[in-house]
Amino acid sequence: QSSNGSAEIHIEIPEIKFTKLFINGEFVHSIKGRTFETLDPRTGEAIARIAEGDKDDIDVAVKAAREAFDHGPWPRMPGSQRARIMHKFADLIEQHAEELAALDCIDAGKLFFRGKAVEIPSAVGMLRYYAGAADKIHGDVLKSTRSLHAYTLKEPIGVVGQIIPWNYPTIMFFMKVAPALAAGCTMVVKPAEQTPLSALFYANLAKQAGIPNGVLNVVTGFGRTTGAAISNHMDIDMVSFTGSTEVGRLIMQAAATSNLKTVSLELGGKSPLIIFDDADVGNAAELALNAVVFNKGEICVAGSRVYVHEGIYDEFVKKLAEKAEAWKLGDPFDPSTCQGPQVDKRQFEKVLSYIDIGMKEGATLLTGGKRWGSKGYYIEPTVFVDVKEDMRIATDEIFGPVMSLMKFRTIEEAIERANSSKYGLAAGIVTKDLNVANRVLRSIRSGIIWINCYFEFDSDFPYGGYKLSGFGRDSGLEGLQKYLQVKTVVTPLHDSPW
Ligand code: TXE
Repeated sequence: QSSNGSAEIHIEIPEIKFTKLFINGEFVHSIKGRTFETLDPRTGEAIARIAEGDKDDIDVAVKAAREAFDHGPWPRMPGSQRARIMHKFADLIEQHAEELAALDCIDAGKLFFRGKAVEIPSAVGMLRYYAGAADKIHGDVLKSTRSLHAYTLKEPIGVVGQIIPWNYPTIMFFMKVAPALAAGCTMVVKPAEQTPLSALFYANLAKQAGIPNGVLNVVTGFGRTTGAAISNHMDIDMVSFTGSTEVGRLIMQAAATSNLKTVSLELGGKSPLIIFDDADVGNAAELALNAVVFNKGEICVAGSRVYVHEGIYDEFVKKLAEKAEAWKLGDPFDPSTCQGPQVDKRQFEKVLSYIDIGMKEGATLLTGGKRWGSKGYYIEPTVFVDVKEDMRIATDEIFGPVMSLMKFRTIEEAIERANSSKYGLAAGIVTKDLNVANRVLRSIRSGIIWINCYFEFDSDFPYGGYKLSGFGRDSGLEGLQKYLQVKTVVTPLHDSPW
């Protein structure tokens, strides 16, 4: 038994096998030989030193990707053959699921058992989903008003830059890499500096699966150097980014001033969850808590603004407080833990500073509000009540386990307040009344709406935002289209002089 009474857990902390850049099928040192530390958020201690790429390394990786695109087999082979290799890649991930979940656990503070049971299998599912699409990419025959035969060809867009955040190191990697592979693109992936470990492991598995050299390159490093080198590059055809709205703007600017590469941006959120008075209060409180503390609140679709109908508000607050108090924080390797540490010191301090802002703004703290334990970056599930729409805790993306709870009276008011955010990524509605749900879902400007559920995802569901949450969609067949160019071909139907 440990000091807090729970059983001791013995999970092998994996040996860190891959720490170098993966370029043209080889693990290599960065050109300048620099490295950086990746840290364990459970303790703040270093796990390993990782090669730090910069512009020069991106140049080498882009050259390899360009060569693989212009002359290599990957874009030219039948889609069914790419699919076979992608399935093999998926098989290899399945064989290493435990080790991969442990890597994301020590690097990002993510729950190990959830990683093994849900996140790694979701990534595998995404690879298999897009493998299934790889041999079904085709254009259309067009209807011409003249005597012309016209059709479209769908071609891979080219060399793609993939810039990935740290909150879902595995799922984000495959949300971007899997459709690009299926389309026949080649790519340079930059994982977040906080969480490089699993991406390098995936690079090794990709090689074992038979993905040709130069198709999938992984360059670890920092955003301002390595990331910016991708968005400014003259020979990258498209950049797909998930991260903050601030950096999303920088990426668009860089694309505009370099080669006008295509841009896809999946950015921040401040998603509303609206609970009507016909809801089961206990279940709704459970759903609302989960919507904001899931993955420690480090999820762009977190339901961080919760609007509860005044008819059930008081009872809801009571139930929510009970559930938040019972929420278990602890080591993410422990199967009974619901919430691990925030990813790093910077995010930990950002969340705590917002809690401080909320109190100074005059919101009332219902639960939580402080650090949990004395080691690592844990924060108690925090619920603010008496929140006003214009408080920063209700407008800004906190990206931590912090809920702003508000009361509403009419459906019109709920819709207006839900839409008052500058973001538009997700929304939730809890009601038994289909007419109410239909009216609200059609009025809300956001990319995904959950009715009587939250955080339900699948490989087939497109995922992305309205407003400052960005544009373009990841996942689903929409997520494949952005990696394809459309070429229109026209030929006369009648005999031509040629
Ligand atoms: O994000 P960044 P940060 C939000 C969330 C979080 C805040 C800050 O609110 O608290 O952003 O997190 C790379 N050119 N989200 O600072 O900087 C960076 O190396 C090119 C929401 O970690 O946007 C990393 O790989 N790339 C979000 C990636 O961008 C650059 C997930 C994301 O980091 C770059 C993460 C630059 N100039 C944070 N600067 C979501 N939508 O899920 C950084 N990067």
